[in-house]
Amino acid sequence: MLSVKFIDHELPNCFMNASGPKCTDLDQLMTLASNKYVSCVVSKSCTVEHRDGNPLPRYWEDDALTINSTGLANKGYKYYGEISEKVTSTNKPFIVSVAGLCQNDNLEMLNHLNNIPAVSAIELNLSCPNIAGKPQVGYDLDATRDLLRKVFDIKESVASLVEMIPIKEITKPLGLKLPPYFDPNQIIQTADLISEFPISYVTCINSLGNGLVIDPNSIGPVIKPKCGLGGIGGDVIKPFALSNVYQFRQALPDKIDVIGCGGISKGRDAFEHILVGATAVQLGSVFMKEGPSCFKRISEELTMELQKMGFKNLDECRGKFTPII
Ligand code: RRO
Repeated sequence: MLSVKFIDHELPNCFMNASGPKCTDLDQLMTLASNKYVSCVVSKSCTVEHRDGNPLPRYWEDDALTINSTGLANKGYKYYGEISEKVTSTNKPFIVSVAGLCQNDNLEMLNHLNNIPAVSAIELNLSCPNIAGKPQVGYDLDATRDLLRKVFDIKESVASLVEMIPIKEITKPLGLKLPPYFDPNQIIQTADLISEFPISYVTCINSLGNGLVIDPNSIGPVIKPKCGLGGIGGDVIKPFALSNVYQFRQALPDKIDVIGCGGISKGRDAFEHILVGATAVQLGSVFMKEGPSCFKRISEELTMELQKMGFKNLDECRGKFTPII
């Protein structure tokens, strides 16, 4: 009932983890890979070098939201290539998320991971909000264009950059993790640009960047980095996630999948993402809060929701959102 086709795979259900929570090391990734209700495993966004990330406290939650400023804590891209065979030993696709600190870092990582057989796809994160002094690439159309041109002309771009490694065109499915957009025109322009390239999918949305939560018991913020500014996730961001999924689905060609991410904590939320056109969905904040059991619970809730609404499977309900009341 919940099966989907995604990145050339037939997946038994539509749930994967969002890059971010509990997907940084092999143990965490194997916990996901061995979970029957996770159909595809996504890594924490990686950088060229290992990073410890931002100072603590850098995560906080309440019932409505999460705020994080993890600061790209990760093990460095080579690690994710090295463990890819283990992660895929349970026969699920493994998507490595990359978030270079500059364009050349992204090219180096893509070039390397593209050559590793057990890496199923690469998700290029254009939307990390938490590195002081580094703007989100996805909000800069020119920078996004320049990066995508170089990615798809990688032989030329990398030749001068990295010696002695085999270089070939990007052959793996490439996804883009996008920031939330708040003006329909930004979405049209971004979608038009993305349509010019052989992108397999976009994930909408990353956290809402640079929110501020003040500690109810003090006069300061709940997290330390960037004076308390951090990425907001959780239930409160669902309306923005649904809106972005809907608008990108309308604006992109059918061959580019839209993956829904943002504010999914129960089956009904996943159902709504599919209704506005998501091919599959990612769970972030709810996985952070509840742990691996959320995948089973939300899968079962989604199955019940589909039955209640009279749909036999996800294909029947996908895109059936109707804007006229
Ligand atoms: O590591 C982070 O601080 C982080 C990243 Br890379 C991201 O893409 N989104 C987010 O909320 N946090």
